[in-house]
Amino acid sequence: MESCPKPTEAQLKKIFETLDDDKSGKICVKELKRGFEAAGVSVTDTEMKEIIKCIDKSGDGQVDWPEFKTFFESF
Ligand SMILES: [Ca+2]
Repeated sequence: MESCPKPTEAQLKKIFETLDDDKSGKICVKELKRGFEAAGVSVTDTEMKEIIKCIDKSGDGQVDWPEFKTFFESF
């Protein structure tokens, strides 16, 4: 069986930039929540923080590009 096709780095970067509304280079809880809602997924702030915690390696409560990329490449 073939493995699932992975998004390319360029595609990931585009998703990241779409989520990073204020172009700060980091995605905060609010921005990620908005991204989920735009995709029709409703999540609570608490759930969102849990998701960020899984992706956020530096522990600053935000997701930067390397963390985002690492997270998706680990699938
Ligand atoms: Ca941001």
